[in-house]
Amino acid sequence: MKGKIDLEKFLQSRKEVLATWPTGAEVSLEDGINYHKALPPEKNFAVKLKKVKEEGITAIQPRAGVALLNEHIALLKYLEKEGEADFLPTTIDSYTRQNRYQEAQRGIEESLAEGRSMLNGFPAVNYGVYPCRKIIEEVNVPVQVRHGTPDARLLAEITLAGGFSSFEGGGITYNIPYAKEVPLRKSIEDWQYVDRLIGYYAEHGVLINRESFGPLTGTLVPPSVTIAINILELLLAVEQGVKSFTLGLGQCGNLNQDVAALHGMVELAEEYLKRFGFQDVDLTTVFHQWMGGFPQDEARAFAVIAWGAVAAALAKANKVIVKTPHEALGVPTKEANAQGLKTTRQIVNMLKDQRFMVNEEYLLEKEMVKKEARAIVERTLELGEGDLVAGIERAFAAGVIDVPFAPSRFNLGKILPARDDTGAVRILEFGNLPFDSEIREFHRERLKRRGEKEGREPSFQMVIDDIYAIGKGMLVGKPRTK
Ligand code: 8ZB
Repeated sequence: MKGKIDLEKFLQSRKEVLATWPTGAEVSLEDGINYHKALPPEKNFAVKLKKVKEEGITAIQPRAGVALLNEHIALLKYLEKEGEADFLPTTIDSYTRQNRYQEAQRGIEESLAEGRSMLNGFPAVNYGVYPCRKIIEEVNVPVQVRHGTPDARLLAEITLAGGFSSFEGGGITYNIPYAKEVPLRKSIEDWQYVDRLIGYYAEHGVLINRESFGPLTGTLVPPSVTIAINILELLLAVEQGVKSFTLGLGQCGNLNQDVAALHGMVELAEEYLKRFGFQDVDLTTVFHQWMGGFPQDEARAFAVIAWGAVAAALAKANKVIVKTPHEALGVPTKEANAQGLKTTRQIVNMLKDQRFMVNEEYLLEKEMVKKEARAIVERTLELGEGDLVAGIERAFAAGVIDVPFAPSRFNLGKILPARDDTGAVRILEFGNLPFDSEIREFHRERLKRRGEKEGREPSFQMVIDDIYAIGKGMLVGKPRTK
């Protein structure tokens, strides 16, 4: 690894970034640092998350964001009071995610004219530092920026100076699932800037949490692919001085696999932190309730939400990101959002003192997922020859890392996942994943079992059936009856 971006170089590029929209002029590092230092510690994301980890509980967090400041604050207050959210989000709108601030501005104006949100999130860059601080001051829990932005440099500058204390994303996870044409090197370097900024805050006594976007494309992503990518983003972040990092994983739906994957992810990440000499990092986990297609029926949607809550609670994830009964429809109302939180709260409370029962299948699952993720990370490091960014770039180009169903043209897109007969996500087409024959045989064998049960060869039709299965009330996609 090459180490932290040189301070002078970083400060120089900051000038260019802050000049890209007028509100950039409001940002001062010194002022931002002082503002954070004056906030009560219970509003700091990294501090609270560390406490949550020590207590062994699973904290709950929604997604939420609307165009108008006062409505956004009212929404967050409602989710805090009525939904009992432990952590709050600010979901950023799609224009801001693509650095299209002019259009976001029009969205704000149209929202004012219509009296309702005409954006799918809160356009933080357009509002600037002081309205962000108003959000932080009006709520009593830490607030995180959640988005999907390949180039989030200005967004990070403004929201961090604005008092937000956690920032989701990464150069891989906020590019590959979100953009078609953004080169990986560009997004990774832009995210190194974000991590360096957070490293700067840390150097000056302010802890900002960084979270990777575990679910990626949200649909049938093999856990080992997610784990490898999370570990690479972790290494990129700590290299720039990030001290609080949250590894993310999306629910697949088979309990053994979900718990094993979360545990395997932590074990492997700790191994790599140690190997590269980063021992002062607070490592935590977030589990995402099912990120694929949801049933339209709200009662059924609650069941999917609850099953995700069970997996998060039994795996002892430090945090769970909550879905709503409106998932199949679009942006939820505040009431639906609070309902998802309450369902989740009930489950994590009921399971707080119960332990996941270690079993043979779980142990095998964990061993295999670590073997696979390690193979991907090791091959990526080899390809980089000491340059992690180059390694990641080459690994994606070669299909050593491959995310199913991703829009990015910098992702090979040759692998195909499918569920086995127990609903665990397996790999049907390996593309160029660097897996040995033992791993390949394991996946083949599991898919063969399903094929025998269903009286069909494992095929692309299974993949299609699986994509729609949960939305239709199942986990494993049933064969079509003629
Ligand atoms: C990649 C994340 C997708 C999830 C939710 C979607 C989906 C997106 C908002 C939101 C509440 C918003 N989502 N934008 N939820 N408010 N502004 O993120 O529904 O579940």
